[in-house]
Amino acid sequence: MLSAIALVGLISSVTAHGTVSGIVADGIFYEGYNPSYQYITPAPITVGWLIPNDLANGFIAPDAYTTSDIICHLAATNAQAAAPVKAGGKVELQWTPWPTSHKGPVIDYLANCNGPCETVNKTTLEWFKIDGVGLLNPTSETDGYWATDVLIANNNSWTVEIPPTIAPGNYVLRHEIIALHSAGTEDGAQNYPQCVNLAVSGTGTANPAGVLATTFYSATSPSIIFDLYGTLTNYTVPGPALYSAAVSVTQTLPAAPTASSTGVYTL
Ligand SMILES: *[C@@H]1O[C@H](CO)[C@@H](O)[C@H](O)[C@H]1NC(C)=O
Ligand SMILES: *[C@@H]1O[C@H](CO)[C@@H](O)[C@H](O)[C@H]1NC(C)=O
Ligand SMILES: *[C@@H]1O[C@H](CO)[C@@H](O)[C@H](O)[C@H]1NC(C)=O
Ligand SMILES: [Cu+2]
Repeated sequence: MLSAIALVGLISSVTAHGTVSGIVADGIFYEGYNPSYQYITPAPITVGWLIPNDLANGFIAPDAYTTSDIICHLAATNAQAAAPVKAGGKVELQWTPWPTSHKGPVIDYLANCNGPCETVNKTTLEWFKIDGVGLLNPTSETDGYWATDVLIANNNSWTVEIPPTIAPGNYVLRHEIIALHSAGTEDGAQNYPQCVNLAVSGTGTANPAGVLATTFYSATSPSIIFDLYGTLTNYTVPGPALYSAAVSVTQTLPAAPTASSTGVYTL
């Protein structure tokens, strides 16, 4: 343990959209990054990547899919702490209240930092998809029942399982919502990627092949230019294929964390 993760009062935001405000890894709570932290001295150290330019709580648009902003959000810089988690363990991402209008898929990726994630060059990270949920029921409610509706129903949280097969190491978890409420026209989809450093332990040996985030999405794919308000039938979650040993989690209202983090952890 190098230094304490500062506990700061949650600064509420009146803007729409959202960020991941908390992470629970193997039952332990870690503070997410809040763009307001840039005004605090010393700034809290978080496991969430730093996005001080995201004061508007905004998104990455399809015209930026080939830029480094799609990796971990606007001009993101490396988190300086990591949350320990066992391969096969669960990580819960707690969002600020997600707007019901912002329907769309929830997608998760991991990238091995092959060294400390605190200093890795983000443009070199190669990501494999470990989770992707989109349209669950096209007709059960107006504009369909989507992964984001499940997230909202579970207290604005999403839980992902770290595949038990992967080799131990330092990984970045890239968790993302793509909101489709304006996606009917070109460049209207809204990507909300959020990155978290994880120190994964275990006995797995797999090193799944990954791809650069700048190759994930095509701005013109039918999953990105998509009319949420038309007759819904099917929706293909965009991005690369799911890792063959990915484990799908049945989302439930998460249990309260067993403890809050008190230190900075790295492998
Ligand atoms: C990060 O990696 C990219 C791609 O390899 C490279 O162009 C860039 O110079 C690197 N940045 C730093 C700071 O090393
Ligand atoms: C809902 O999530 C918030 C954190 O985002 C947490 O403080 C609160 O205790 C949770 N409520 C329930 C009922 O789990
Ligand atoms: C829905 O399915 C059709 C037929 O397979 C396909 O052409 C189309 O791209 C799919 N739409 C989406 C948004 O995935
Ligand atoms: Cu919004």
